[in-house]
Amino acid sequence: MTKSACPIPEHISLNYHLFHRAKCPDDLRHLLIDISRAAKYISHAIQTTDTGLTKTTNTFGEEQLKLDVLSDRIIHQHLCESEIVASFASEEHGELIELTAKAPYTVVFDPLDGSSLVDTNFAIGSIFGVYEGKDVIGKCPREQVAVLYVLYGPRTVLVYCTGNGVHEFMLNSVGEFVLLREYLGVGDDAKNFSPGNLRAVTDTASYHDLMNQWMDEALTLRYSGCMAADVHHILSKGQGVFTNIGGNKYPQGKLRLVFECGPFAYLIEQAGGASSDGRNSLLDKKITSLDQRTPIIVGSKNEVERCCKVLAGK
Ligand code: FDP
Repeated sequence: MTKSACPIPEHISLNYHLFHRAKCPDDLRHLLIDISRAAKYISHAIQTTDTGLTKTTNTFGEEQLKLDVLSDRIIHQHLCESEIVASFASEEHGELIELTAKAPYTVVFDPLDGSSLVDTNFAIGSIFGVYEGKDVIGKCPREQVAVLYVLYGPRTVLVYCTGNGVHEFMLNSVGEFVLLREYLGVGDDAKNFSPGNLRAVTDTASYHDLMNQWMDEALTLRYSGCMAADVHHILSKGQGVFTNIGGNKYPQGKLRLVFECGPFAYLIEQAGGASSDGRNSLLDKKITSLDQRTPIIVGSKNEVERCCKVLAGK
């Protein structure tokens, strides 16, 4: 009997890519596939949920879960079924939740990033970071073994990295994530800027200065209010800078290290860009609590460096 090699498929599926290109360990591959399956249900829920999007009843007066709560439950269920997740933490829960004792991974996730945009039909996303072991406290985002996000826009796209390049997939009409682009790269100079928590310019003078510099230099504004979409813009165009800086209301900025900043810092640095909290790479920032917030500057290297200088008043 002759052994047949797998023919190269016409469309490269996520599973094929994880197995043949990323040479991902089997258990991690299974986990990422389970996460992608959860994302298909979320994508479907977003498209089929009626205008009760942010209410608790639909047009028939039936009890309906808010989409962020529903997304959280869908992911919880899929992680539970995978049996390779020791514990998980989600932006919806304040604590680490144990799943399968002695399983190899902990998953942290924001089930529906940009959920305040749901009723506007802007793009929203789900963000996942995977660590080995059963806890993330005391670790830093550089220790993630995989990061994946799904963006529910006009198309549903999935972007993942297991430490060897950042790769983008599209959900096709038969429900398969197929390869769109491999090895996304972020160039050193930014033409676009994406300024989060902009109200902080009223009490953080250096953020105001940075804003003025961007406007004086006629950079192009690209800000949607969903971090997943705004960082995807950078990865997709191969340049840009995204910031979320502290002010009086949120001294450390609005965004969380574990669920948002850590995963995106990992992807952007893997793609050749930079990340910073104003001083150091976010990948080296120690996680002290699940709720920890941090200023974030991510994107094209030269621009991140320049932003840090301006924000430090140099
Ligand atoms: P949202 O609250 O809608 O979930 O996660 C927080 C977040 O969205 C990010 O996706 C987004 O970048 C940020 O809030 C927007 O904050 P500002 O309105 O302060 O810019």
